[in-house]
Amino acid sequence: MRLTAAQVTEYRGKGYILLPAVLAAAELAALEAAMLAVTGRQGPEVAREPDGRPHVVYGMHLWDPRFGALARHPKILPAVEQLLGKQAYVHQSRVNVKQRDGSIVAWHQDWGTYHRVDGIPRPEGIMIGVYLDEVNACNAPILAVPGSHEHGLVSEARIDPSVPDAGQAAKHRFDITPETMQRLVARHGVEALTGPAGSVLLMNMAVVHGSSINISPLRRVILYVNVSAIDNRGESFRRPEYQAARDFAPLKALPEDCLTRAL
Ligand SMILES: O=C(O)CCC(=O)C(=O)O
Repeated sequence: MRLTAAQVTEYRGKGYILLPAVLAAAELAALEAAMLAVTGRQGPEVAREPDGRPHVVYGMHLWDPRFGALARHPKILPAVEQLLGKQAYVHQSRVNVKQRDGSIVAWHQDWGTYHRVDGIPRPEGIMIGVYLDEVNACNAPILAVPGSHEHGLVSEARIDPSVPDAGQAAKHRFDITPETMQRLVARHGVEALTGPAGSVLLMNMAVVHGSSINISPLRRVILYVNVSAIDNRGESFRRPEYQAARDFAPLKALPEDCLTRAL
């Protein structure tokens, strides 16, 4: 699927575009089965809420072929390549389960970590978000500052001594200060990115975004695949493969039924 000129203009201006209901019910059912399988994993790739419920499962494309197919889907990859003007590889992927009464995701730019820790030189990459559930005003939608990608790196590097592996990459936090948020939102506003299940969000990796707590009983699972332009590699290898790519092979589109045929 390719984007219209108006959609490309929207992406360039805001730094993102939300395409409603791109994936069909049968495709979502396949992704649901994959999500249930990977959220049961027990390894360090699963970041948990303090009570043990899974919050983020990193590297989902490595663990399940249905997630491996997601960024190669013919409804998704052509639009990504159109926006990048280049082929892409998967830098990182993750299932984000916004548990009831779980964590917030603080304001950040994905490029903050990808640049400073993983060594990705330029913000030439896209976060693909696939909504497994309806995302509405009640279940803690992603919030984003349109146009914030034009400001470059606005996050500030800090060392977090409270992180147990304080000698490793995870000790780094890249916070956006309240003053910076005030300035950006006064200039650009802020938006909640709501949409029906099956929607696909394409967001430049420099856009400032985050999400609040989900106090509703409504489940909100989003699948993210972050791709980067083929000549924009992160090669520090400081983080494990489930957080930062080792495989830089360009993505190739799969057939239409890639999610629903037996994989
Ligand atoms: O789904 C969310 O709440 C936000 C996730 C996010 O911003 C991220 O993983 O970078």
